[in-house]
Amino acid sequence: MSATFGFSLARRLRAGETIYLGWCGLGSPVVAEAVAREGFPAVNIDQQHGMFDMTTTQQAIGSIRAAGAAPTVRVPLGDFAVVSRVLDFGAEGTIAPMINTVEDAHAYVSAAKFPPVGERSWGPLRALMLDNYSDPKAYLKDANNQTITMAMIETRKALDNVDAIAAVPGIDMLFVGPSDLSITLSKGAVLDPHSADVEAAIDKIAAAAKKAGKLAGIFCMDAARAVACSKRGYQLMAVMSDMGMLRGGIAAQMKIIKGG
Ligand code: 3PY
Ligand code: MG
Repeated sequence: MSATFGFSLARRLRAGETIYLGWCGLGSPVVAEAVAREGFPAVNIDQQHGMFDMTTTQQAIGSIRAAGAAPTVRVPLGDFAVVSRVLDFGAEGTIAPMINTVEDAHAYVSAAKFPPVGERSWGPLRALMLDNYSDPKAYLKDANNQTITMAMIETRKALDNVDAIAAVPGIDMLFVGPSDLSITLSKGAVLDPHSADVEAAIDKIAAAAKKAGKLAGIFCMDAARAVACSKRGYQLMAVMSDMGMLRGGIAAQMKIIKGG
């Protein structure tokens, strides 16, 4: 028997819903759960720059699910073996950094999707439980459609190849990394996720996704930026980070304590 309520992210995105994605790097499953319980419908666990290892990742996937949200995982650079593992742990989507070429996109899809789309190896032990599947064959039938592969476009090379990357079967979403884009587009001179060059790239990436019939997502520095991007062709917006929100909350209290 298959109970599709286990998966929610793909279903909601394909129904046209705008999704705001909490973003966690602190390495704490409890913090990730808190982000979900405060209302984010999906929460990302960052293994690229964040402090999660495989143990805390698999714990956080469970605690985000327990709070009724969809877990996603950004994998370390080029580490596509982690893509299959976190899907086995019950992640509903993966984000792969720096997908710069069609070859990168194929390597990513190969780990993320079962045949005939890719070559994901069988073994979704925890996912079967979290997604409420008593029949593994039903999971095999659903998994390719129910898990989202997000390819980060965040280099000049990726921008040059963006139409071809978007066209790769099994890439479900183009996901903008505005900080890296600002660095690459300024040849290392500027870190400014809102620079004019990045703004132009953001529109180019949304157009490429639309042309290929794929979804578009973006990392946003705050909620106001996220809401603005939802009006520019983007459907999944990552909002700030657990570290940013924690430090911002502390700073606000310290300001009062200091009489500021
Ligand atoms: C970037 O802006 O480069 C990112 O990877 C966001 O996390
Ligand atoms: Mg980046």
